[in-house]
Amino acid sequence: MNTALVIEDIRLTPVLVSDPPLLNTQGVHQPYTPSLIVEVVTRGGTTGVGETYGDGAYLEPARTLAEALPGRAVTDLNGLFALADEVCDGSHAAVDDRMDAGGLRGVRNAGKIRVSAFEVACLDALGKALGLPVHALLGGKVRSTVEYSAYLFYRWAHHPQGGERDDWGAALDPAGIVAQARRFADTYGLASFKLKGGVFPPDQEIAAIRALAEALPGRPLRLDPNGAWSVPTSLYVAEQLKGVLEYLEDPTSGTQSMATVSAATDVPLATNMCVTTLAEVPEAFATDAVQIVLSDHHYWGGLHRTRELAALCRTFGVGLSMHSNTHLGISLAAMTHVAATVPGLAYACDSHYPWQAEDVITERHTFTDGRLTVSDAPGLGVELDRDRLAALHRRRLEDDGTHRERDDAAAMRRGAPGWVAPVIPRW
Ligand code: GKR
Ligand code: MG
Repeated sequence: MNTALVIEDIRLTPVLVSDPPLLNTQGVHQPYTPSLIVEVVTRGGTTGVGETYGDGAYLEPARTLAEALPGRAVTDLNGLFALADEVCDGSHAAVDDRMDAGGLRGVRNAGKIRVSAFEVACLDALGKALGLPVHALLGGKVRSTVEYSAYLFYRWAHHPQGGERDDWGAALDPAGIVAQARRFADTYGLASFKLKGGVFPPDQEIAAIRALAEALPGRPLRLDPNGAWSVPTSLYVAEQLKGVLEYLEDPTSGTQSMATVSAATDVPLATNMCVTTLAEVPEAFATDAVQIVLSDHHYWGGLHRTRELAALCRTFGVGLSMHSNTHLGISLAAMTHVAATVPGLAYACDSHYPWQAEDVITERHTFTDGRLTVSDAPGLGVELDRDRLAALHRRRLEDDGTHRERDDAAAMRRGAPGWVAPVIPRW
């Protein structure tokens, strides 16, 4: 074994990242979202970085894994999964059907979420040690830029209590959503638009999509209520927006309901909710429940696993796009590297990044014409800004506990006392 590639130390830094008051069907984003920054330090003195969710469910097992990793090589990614199974009681392979009330972040894959950040950090360290970009370690890029979509949210102007302020203003109707879309287009050149739905009754969201289609003709449009609608409501929306939507994302919950909708509409259906593990693939593909799967390296278990999912999708003629949740520049770099290596990526990838005013890397990513250029620098091509990292860590240490677990329903109650997360289907 090349001893320079052996893991000497792991550093875990939980942080709180400021987040605007973005609404979804479960509530609203908290003023601060928990994230975890993982650093893998090799005996050769190279440090690789990864990023994942920082709630307690992910943090505690990540600590167990971090203690077990020193002495292993950053090249041993298959061993990393076996080790995670061994030391973290195998729960990373488990599927349970709970709705992720903490922000719809794929809680069904808690174990994979923690492993993915270590995998990305190992690849970053290996790339830096070899002088190769991460995409080269994944087989090489097949494109030199990756297109992202604008992620539109209904939102409040400010958090009701605390939080950082921004100048986006409220967006609670079609005009507000169109103004948001124009700003994304003008500032970043983003040309595909996804509206987070499930917030208002379907007719209001249909009106917002129609307003977008009128204001930005010919642009790909998507609507994602996170499974908030019944089958009949999903079919009603699909009928109303036929020919307007590029795809409808998770209109309803569960593979069987998605399959029922799919069989009765020509509007393509996408998911990041009913296909989040390999175990869910056979039924979803056999029943043609979804035509597009939104991958997410955080909960598919890293960049190699994302490529495995992509190969499966290609085999079965299912499209691939990319899901996102609140994330920083480390994850955006990882998303861009893996997206650069996937053949036939026909859809712009989702990213929350433009909503994140803060970062822990020295140079923020910049979108040009809605695209990020794939870095050819060693590793992920990002460097940690240690002062920023320390500041966001301090924020977490000083937090009174309110923000250490993401809970969009609790955050909603701070603005709307008595509010309870809706029973799904909501409409
Ligand atoms: O950030 O509120 C949000 C989204 O609703 C997120 O939690 C979802 O996981 O973006 C996601 C999606 O596409 O379903
Ligand atoms: Mg979605």
